[in-house]
Amino acid sequence: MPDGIDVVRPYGDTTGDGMVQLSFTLPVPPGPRAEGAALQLAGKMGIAPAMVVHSHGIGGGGGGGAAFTFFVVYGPVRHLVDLAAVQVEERAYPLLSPGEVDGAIRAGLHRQLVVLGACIGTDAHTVGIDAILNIKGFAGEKGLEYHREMRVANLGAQVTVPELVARARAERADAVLVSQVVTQRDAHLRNTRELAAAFREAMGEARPLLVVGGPRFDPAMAAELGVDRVFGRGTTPGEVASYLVHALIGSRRPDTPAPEDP
Ligand code: B12
Repeated sequence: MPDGIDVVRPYGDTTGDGMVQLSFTLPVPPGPRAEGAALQLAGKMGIAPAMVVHSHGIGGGGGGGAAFTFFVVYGPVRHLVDLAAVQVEERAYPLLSPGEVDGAIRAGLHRQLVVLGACIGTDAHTVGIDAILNIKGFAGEKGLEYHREMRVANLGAQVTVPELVARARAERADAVLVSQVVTQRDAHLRNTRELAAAFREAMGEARPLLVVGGPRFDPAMAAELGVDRVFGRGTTPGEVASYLVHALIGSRRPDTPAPEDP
C-alpha cells in the first residue's frame, strides 16, 4: 500500500475492485435452490453481483442425501476500509531471543520462573498449548520448556479450574497459561471468566499471572475477561516468553543474554 493512503478496498483482479471471497454453510440440500439461497444471502451482505464458485453437500439427511450445502461465494463489495480507524492490540514489549529471556530471568528473579499450562473445561485440544510449551515448539521457535530458567508443567487436557488453582498454589506458579480452542456457546469466554474469578477468590492480589490463548480469542479482551493477557491464532513461543519477562520482571533488554544450548 502506498504511504499516506488511509482508505482501501479489497483487491481481486484489479486494484480497488472490491472482490471478496466468503465461505458458509446453509441447512439446505444441494441443488439450484440452495445456490439461489446462497446468492440471496450474499446480496443481503452487500456482495453484488455474487457468484457461487464452489458448492457441495455435507452431512447425511434422513433419506441418506446431504442435508446441508457448503458454499464459496465470490463478488465485489462497495464498502471502504478506513485504516485510520483500525484499533488493534499492539505488542508493547520487545521480542527477546531465548538467551535474552533466560538472562532476564536469571538477573531479575534469581530463581527459575514457574509456568503451569493446561486446557480447562471439556476442551481436549492440546496442540495449541503444546506448541507454546513443548520443547519442540512451533513455527521454528523452541517452546518454553527449552528455557533453562523456566520450570514448566504441562497439565494437559480437561483440567478443572479448582485443580488448576490447587496446583498453582502447590507449585508457587508465577504464570498460568490456559488454552481454549472450543468456542461453542462461548465456552472459551465462560471458562476464562470462571478461571479469573477462581484465582481472584483463592489468591487475591497474590495470584499468578493469568494468560489465555486460542485461535478465536480477541487479544483486546483481556481486561474484560479478568486475565492479564490474551493471545490469538498463530502465537509463537517467543512472543509468550517475551511477554512473561515483560510482565513479571520488566522489559529492559538484559545486558548479558544467557548462552543458548547448542
Ligand atoms: C486436531 C483437532 C482435534 C483433535 C484434538 C487433538 C489434540 N490432542 O489436540 C480431536 C480429534 C481430539 C478433536 C476433537 C474435537 N474437536 Co477439534 N479440531 C482439531 C483441528 C483440526 C486442529 C486444531 C489444532 O490442533 N490446531 C493447531 C494449533 C497449533 O493451533 P491452535 O490451537 O490455534 O493454537 C495456536 C494459537 O491459537 C495459540 N494458542 C492456543 N492455545 C494457547 C494457549 C496459550 C496460553 C497461548 C499463549 C497461546 C495459545 O498458540 C498456538 C500456536 O500458534 C481444529 C480445526 C482447525 N483446523 O483448527 C478442530 C476444531 C478446533 N475442533 C472442533 C470441534 C467441534 C471438536 C469436537 C467438539 C468434535 C466432536 N463433535 O467431537 C471435539 C471436541 C473434543 C473436546 N472435548 O475438546 C471445532 C471447534 C469449533 C468451535 N468453534 O468451537 C474445530 C474448529 C473444527 C471445526 N471447524 O468445526 N479436534
